[in-house]
Amino acid sequence: MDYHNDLYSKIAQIEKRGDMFDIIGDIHGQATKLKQLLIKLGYKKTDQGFTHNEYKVIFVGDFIDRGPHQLETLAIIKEMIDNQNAYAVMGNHEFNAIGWMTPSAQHPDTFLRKHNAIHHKQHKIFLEQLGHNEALHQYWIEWFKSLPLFLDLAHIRVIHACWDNQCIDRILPYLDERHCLKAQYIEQAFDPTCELFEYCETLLKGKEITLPDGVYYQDKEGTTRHRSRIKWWLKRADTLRKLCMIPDAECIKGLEQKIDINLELYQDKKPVFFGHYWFSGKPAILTPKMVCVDYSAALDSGKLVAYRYQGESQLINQHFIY
Ligand SMILES: [Mn+2]
Repeated sequence: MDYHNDLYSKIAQIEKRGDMFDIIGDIHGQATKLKQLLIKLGYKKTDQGFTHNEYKVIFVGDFIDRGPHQLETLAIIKEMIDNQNAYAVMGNHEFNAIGWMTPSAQHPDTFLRKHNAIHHKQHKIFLEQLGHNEALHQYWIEWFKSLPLFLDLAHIRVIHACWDNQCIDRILPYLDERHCLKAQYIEQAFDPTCELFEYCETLLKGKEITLPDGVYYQDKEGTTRHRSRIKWWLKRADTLRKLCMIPDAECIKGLEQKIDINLELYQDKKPVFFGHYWFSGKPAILTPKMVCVDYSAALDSGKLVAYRYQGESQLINQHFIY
C-alpha cells in the first residue's frame, strides 16, 4: 500500500509546484474510452503508465462493473497511482465488490454483500473477467480497500457521490489517516443497523429522503419505492420532481406536489467534484463550486468526461474535456 503513503504530503508538494488536476468520471470498465480521453488530455503512455508534465488525474471511483475491459481499466489506474500520476477515491461499485468478497463474521457461510440475483447481475461481468481466479480477485479487493473515501485537498474536494459535512465528520473515527475504511469496521459498513452503514450510503451512493405518504414510484426492476435519491447540489426545489432523482418514465404519483425546500447542503468555498449520477447531455457545472463528472460512460452513447482544474476558485463550463 506504499502508493498511498504520504498521500497528503505528496499532494501538498504537487500543489506547491503548481501542478493541476484532471478529474475523470466513472469509467465502469470502458478502458478504450479512458485511453482515448487520457491521450486527448495530453497524457503520454510511458513505461510508467500514462504521464503528463503538468497534470495529475483524480479518479472519482466506479472503475468496474458493466463495461467490457474492467481489469485493463484497473491496471491503467493502479499504474498511474503507483507512479504518482494519479489519485483516486472509492466508488460504490468498489465498495460493493469488497462486500461481495468478504465473508461475514456474524453470519458464517454468508458474505457482507448478499450473493442474490440482483447483486450477481450487477457484478457478473467483473467476476467473469476475473476468470474465477481467486488470487487475482483478492488482489483487486485488497487494492479497493486502499482507496480513500474522499480527498480533501488544499483547493478542492473529491468524493464519489455526495459531500455532506456532517456525515464526513461522523465517519472520521472509522477511517485511517488516509481516509480509508479501517479493516475492523468493514463488517459494520455493510450492516444496516450500524451508523457507519448510513454514512457509507450517503457518501458513496448519495443522499436519500423518504417520500411523503402516498408518493411512490416504481424502479427499473418494477419494485415500488418510497425513498428517493435527491439532487443534493440544488439550492432549492419547489416540487418533488425537481428534488428527486427519478426518471420521468418511472413516475407514478404525487411528484408534482408543491414543496418548498431550501437545501444548500454544500456552502463551503472549496469546489467539490463527484461522479455517480449518470448525467447525460453536454457537460456543465452544477454551481461554480460543484461539478459532476459522470456522464454515463458505461453506456455506448455516454461520454467519459474530465474537468481540467487549473486552480480556479469558481468552476467554469469551458474546463470540461471529453
Ligand atoms: Mn456510482
